[in-house]
Amino acid sequence: MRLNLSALICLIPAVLSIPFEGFTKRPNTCPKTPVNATRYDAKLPDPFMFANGRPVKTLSDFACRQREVSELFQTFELGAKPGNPDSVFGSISGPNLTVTVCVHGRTVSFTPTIAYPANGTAPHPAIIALGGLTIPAPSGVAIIIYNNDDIGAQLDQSSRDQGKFFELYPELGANGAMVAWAWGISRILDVLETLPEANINTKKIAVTGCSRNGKGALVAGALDSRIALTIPQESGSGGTACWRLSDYENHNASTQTASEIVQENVWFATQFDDFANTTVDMLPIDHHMLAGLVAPRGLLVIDNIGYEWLGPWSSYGCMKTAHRIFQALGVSDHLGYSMSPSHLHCSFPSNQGPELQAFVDKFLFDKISDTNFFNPAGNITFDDAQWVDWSTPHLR
Ligand code: MCU
Repeated sequence: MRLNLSALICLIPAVLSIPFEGFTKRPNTCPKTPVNATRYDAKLPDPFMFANGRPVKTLSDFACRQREVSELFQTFELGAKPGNPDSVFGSISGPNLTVTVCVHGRTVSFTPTIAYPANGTAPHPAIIALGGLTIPAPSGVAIIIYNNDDIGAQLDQSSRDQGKFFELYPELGANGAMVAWAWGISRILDVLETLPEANINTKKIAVTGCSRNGKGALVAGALDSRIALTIPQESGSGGTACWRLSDYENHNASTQTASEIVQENVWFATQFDDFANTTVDMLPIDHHMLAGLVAPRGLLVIDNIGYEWLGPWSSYGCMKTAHRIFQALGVSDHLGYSMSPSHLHCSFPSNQGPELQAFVDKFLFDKISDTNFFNPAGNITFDDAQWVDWSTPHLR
């Protein structure tokens, strides 16, 4: 009889409490976040001010602030992303990468698939695609298809706490599906890091997805600093759009708002309802700061002007504001924004190909490439003074 080691290790009794990723890694030298971090702010909140009011002046302050912002997103919007599980095992068989995770004596397994590139040298860079690849597969890059719905269901309201993440963490049933997906991606990385036979270069991993899965790609990139490149595509409100801006855009158009999104699906934690149903102006965060969690790593935002529902103006303004965070770190070309004229949702126009390639070259192949672009479509403009009342420091 073959000893099933993973099943055996999974029988080890529970550790006392679940360590939360962003929460445990914050150095003691960082300022403490006030118990109630909410504050009224009709403009986009200041990424360079701690929740306790202290300014962010240095790079090490900013590292602390990123930890705080990660916690704030998990506290107010997403739900908690658990840290290292008791154990993670992996194996590869043909295209199937089996990921087995044990927590508190419970076990789940899931099986992303890997399509290796026809050319290039192993270990290969890879793109993890939530729910399928909706951008062209770049040459020399492995494509890992991740069935995120299996980890956190997203059919409608009935999907609350459904999926493998919730089998493992029943106590986190209030979490949104997106943080569950992000957790699953971190576990894929755990496995790839210890499985040389998978032939994937874990220092060169990108994550992408379109629409609802684009929201998830952004969350995944924001919550795991091992991801080198994040490519949200047409992610709309709840993704690269800002809540405050989507509310504003909705005044004269039909744009998805926080109050609508929490009715539609379970992407967010239940505690987000309180803000969505009253005012998002009390949130100490908005999505320019979610994008700011990706900095200084690569972030390519792919947008489509064609769907008012997705809040194209909101997404542009939100990312233009996020761009200040990258500027503060001296890496303004690590956030690229590419909006195309109207086209079918989640189809990739060929004219965005060179921008995608430039990001892939820089962040997956360490090649020199020009990623310094910020390209809205149509005649979209964003009045910074109306939305931003803070200045951008030069951090060092
Ligand atoms: C852009 O993402 C969503 C959007 O938030 C939803 O309101 C709509 O129903 O579906 C979009 C989507 O995921 O399309 C595939």
